[in-house]
Amino acid sequence: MCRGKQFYFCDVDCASEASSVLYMYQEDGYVVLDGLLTSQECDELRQRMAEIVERMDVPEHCRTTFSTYHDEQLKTQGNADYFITSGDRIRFFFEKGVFDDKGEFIVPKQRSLNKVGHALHAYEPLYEKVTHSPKVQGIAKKLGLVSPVILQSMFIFKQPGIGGEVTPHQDATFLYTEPLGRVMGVWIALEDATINNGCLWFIPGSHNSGITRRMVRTPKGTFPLTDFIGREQTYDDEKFVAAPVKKGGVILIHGQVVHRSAENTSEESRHVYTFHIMEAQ
Ligand SMILES: O=C(O)CCC(=O)C(=O)O
Repeated sequence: MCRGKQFYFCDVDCASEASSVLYMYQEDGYVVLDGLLTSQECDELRQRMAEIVERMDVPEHCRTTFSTYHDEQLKTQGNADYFITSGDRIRFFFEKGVFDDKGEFIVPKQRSLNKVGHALHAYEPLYEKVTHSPKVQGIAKKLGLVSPVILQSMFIFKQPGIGGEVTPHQDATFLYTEPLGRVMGVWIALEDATINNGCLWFIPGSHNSGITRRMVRTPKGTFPLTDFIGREQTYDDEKFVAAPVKKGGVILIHGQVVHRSAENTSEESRHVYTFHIMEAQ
């Protein structure tokens, strides 16, 4: 099977192609499908997010930087609480260096955010519609999910010039299931995601070796609120394969596949809407 083969969302419905899509997902731990959303649908989601950002009002003690580098969002009690209780809310997480000492924005607020999460699918009708759409349900079924549930959702901005790196990780480190292998990320490009503006990179086949660490909650009343069992691993850069995707396309991400994205040093943003599905059965 050729890794360079281009799949379209509608291939999932076509008997001969569906098996190739499934094969790639099982073989590599991810698959790119073009054309899940139209350009107009992408623009509507982005427009709605622009309205949410325009109205955002984040208390100073909650101005939380999101970084996968040293888990910045978990460093102080205020930040950690804001992050850890965001599972059923719509909350705002910022890039580094966007506030001055007094917590005032030093960049336009529309350019300050790393991500918004983690329950857009529950509270924002346009996002809810996409997340629970017949297209997404069809994909989940084709991939063998029996009782799929949505765990969380995020809008990720990857801001031009300052969009931070996402270090190599496996989603099952944070979204852990027993048995493993029951989580899938659905990562929808609302703009072209390219090597220049910070597309995803994967180690094909890395989902087959389990997980190297698992995030756990520490005992009630202690700080920090989370810890890890196991160790963060270093990976050979050479093993990562870029996965550029056009506006409207989607990447299906196995919960155990190792992936990352680089800083966005370009002048283009790279907006995505992403959510995670779990097999509840
Ligand atoms: O969008 C990105 O750059 C990273 C997203 C990611 O790694 C994830 O959602 O697991």
